[in-house]
Amino acid sequence: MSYIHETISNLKNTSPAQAEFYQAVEEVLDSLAPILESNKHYQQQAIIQRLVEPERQIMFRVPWVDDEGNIQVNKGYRVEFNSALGPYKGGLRFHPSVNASIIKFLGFEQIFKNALTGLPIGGGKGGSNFDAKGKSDGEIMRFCQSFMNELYRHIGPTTDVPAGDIGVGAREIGYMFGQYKRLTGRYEGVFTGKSLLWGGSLVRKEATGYGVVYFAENMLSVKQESLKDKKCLISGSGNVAIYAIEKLYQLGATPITCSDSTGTIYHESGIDLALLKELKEGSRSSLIGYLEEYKEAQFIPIDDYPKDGHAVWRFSADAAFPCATQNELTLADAQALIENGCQLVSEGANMPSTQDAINTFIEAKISYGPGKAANAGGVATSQLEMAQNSSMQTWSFEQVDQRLQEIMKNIFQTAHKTSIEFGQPGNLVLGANIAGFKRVADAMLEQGVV
Ligand code: NDP
Ligand code: 2IT
Repeated sequence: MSYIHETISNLKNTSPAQAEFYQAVEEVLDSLAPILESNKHYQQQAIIQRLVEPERQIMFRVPWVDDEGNIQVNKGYRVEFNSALGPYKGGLRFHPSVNASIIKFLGFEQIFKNALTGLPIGGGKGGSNFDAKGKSDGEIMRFCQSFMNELYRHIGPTTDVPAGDIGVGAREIGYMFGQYKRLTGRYEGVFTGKSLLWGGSLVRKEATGYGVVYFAENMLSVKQESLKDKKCLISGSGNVAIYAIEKLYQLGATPITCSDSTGTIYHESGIDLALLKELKEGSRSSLIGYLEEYKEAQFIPIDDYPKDGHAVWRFSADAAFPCATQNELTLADAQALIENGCQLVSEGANMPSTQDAINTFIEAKISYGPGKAANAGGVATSQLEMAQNSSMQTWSFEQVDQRLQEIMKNIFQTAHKTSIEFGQPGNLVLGANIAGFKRVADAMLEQGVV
């Protein structure tokens, strides 16, 4: 295990103050010991040292003018992490918490996630510390245009293809695509998650949430179980959470919570999906508005959360779907879930569980689907969007959904089979990390020292 210590300590020296990035690297390296021991060529070829260093990191100034005429300045990022398997692919996150550590952890995760899909896509991520809350539509457009004034020169349909993430949906993609087109004069598939009116794919909007639930069904199927009649906890109330809830209802389960940056809603008879969409898709108002329609629901404001975790995980349920953000599920949350009978966790968010929470799930032997496997349906469907764009075709909802289901099944089976092969049956963290690593590392070996 000394290579883990050595790698992290090198990173701390060369890339200081990037706690989330070290956390993501450590989690992956922790799983790789068995494959590194039996395949010395990975170490001889410095694969780990090369993997943890992005191929290219772009940081830039994003100046824009607000509605009062004041000049605002944000930071912009694009980390082009690894292109062994294809063009850099990964979302853009706009959130005030964004910094180099967050973008690097997301980009690092994306390498293995994209490899697991089996599709030809490399790993990248980008974003800005821009806070969309309270901004007018005009301000959002001017910000997106300024962001693109720099980013456009680094991206392209065969080099780097961004998409959405927290704070970036169809509206932001539209403004960025418009500016890209104006700057380059090219109408091409340089983004995914585009509107259906101009090159988007059916199912991309739903894909991450649906995929997380498909992944959960696959985990349950090996135990001859299903999601039907299961009570489910969901965190978040954005794109991933909403479509996870939609698919859970379609499969006969009952989602009883959702959350946002202001607090958690608990609604015992089931979250009203239409109301949630009304509150959150487009307008992004606080979940407290849910209580105006449902007096019997509870709202727990974040100030009342337990000191050691999050209110959403303290309710009793059969399954949990973290779909908000990183480190939103702590050790105490994991213990509470298990004590209350939770048998399955499928992660829609990236790195939502802390390392000690993950260890708790693995020791308890519940079904645990790590984000890089369970939430890969979004990026996989992005690749299907790229395939449609480059072949000038449009596939039906059923065709894309069918492909998504096959991909999620395939990811589950690959991770599950790998966990058995490496002596820890059912440990999908180990299975996903080793299977993703192997595909990228073997491609890197074949492409020489680049
Ligand atoms: P959205 O912006 O649509 O929604 C994010 C949700 O999480 C909102 O409810 C937001 O609350 C809440 N949230 C965000 N940050 C925090 C925070 N620091 N504390 C509390 N709540 C927070 O994003 P997505 O649904 O697209 O993304 C959710 C997660 O899924 C992220 O981890 C993302 O990386 C991951 N993911 C997304 C994919 C995609 O295709 N979109 C693909 C794979 C993973 P509020 O409404 O108050 O802002
Ligand atoms: O974390 C993710 O996989 C995403 N935000 C989606 C990336 C993409 O390119 O669709």
